[in-house]
Amino acid sequence: MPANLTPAYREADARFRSAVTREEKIACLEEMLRVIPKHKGTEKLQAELRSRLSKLKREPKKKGPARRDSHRIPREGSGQVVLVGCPNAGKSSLVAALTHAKPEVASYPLTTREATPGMMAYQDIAFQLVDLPPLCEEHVEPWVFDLVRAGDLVWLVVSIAQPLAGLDLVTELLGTKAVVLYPAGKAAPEETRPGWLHKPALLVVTGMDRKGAEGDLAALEELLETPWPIVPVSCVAGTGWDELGARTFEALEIIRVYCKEPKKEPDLERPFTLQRGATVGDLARTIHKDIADGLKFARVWGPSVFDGQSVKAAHVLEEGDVVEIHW
Ligand SMILES: Nc1nc2c(ncn2[C@@H]2O[C@H](COP(=O)(O)OP(=O)(O)OP(=O)(O)O)[C@@H](O)[C@H]2O)c(=O)[nH]1
Ligand SMILES: [Mg+2]
Repeated sequence: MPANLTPAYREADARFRSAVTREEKIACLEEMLRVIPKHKGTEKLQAELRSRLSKLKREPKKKGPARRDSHRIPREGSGQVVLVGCPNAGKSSLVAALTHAKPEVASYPLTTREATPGMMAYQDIAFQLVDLPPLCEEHVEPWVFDLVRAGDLVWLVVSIAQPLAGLDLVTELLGTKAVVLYPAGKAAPEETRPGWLHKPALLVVTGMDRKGAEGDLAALEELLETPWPIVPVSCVAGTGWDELGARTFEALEIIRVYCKEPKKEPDLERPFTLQRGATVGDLARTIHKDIADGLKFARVWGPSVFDGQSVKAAHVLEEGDVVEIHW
């Protein structure tokens, strides 16, 4: 049965989504419950509103002014990955499954209203995942787009239940804010319009535990107009994580290098992460300005050099290189 929500309800809902304090949110939810049409088609929604309201009322009051610092996420780890998708795509489920963060996951849409970062371990490094509120036609806070712009990589999250609708909506809405996604691993499109930003993206397809998912995925691959690099996963069965980690590492275009001191074993536990194409000089700058300023030469062990080869600052490093800096 259709919900037939009224303009008064939609206005209260919009106010709720932009509310910052607990008190504002409670007032909006009470208003939504007051004006929602009372019939069978809205029973589920009414129950959800009541459950949100009682949860908010149980939360302790925050002291001091409301803080909006969830809108700035300082970058941590080897790359910042922002999760973008329509409501219910599975963004929060991914962050909950892959990190220690605890974003709310629910079967109804528009669950997430804040940005939640969490660290995803990948071999000996970690990526920072940022769970975001959904992109949807009704309303998206401007700071959501700011966070998409700030990220190094986008996971364009769609559910196998509705992949094309989610994909189209997201690319369309990002386009209205001058953000264009392109398949990670391919060259970024030539800049066509000033001020437009191009971001590499992986298409992460959730719900691969669902009945018929394999067939739906094959159909999706055929229907895609853009050759997105697809990573199928299931947040329920916990599958696809290794590939998701490996593809993310590739898509971030980073390398790991390991440092050693003369006559000592290399530190193979804590690599430095650098952009592909980085040089010995870049590594030295990452470690310390004084080391970069005083750099004389480095000895490198790795696939493209002979063991302990002596190189200058301009030498380009490779994934897995071991470097001994002399300064
Ligand atoms: N079967 C199945 N269900 C999933 C999977 N991933 C997410 N879900 C379910 O999909 C629903 C929505 O998941 P969320 O993670 O809250 O989705 P979201 O994209 O964060 O939603 P919003 O916060 O509204 O944007 C929940 O009921 C999840 O349990 C999956 O891989 N398999
Ligand atoms: Mg969410």
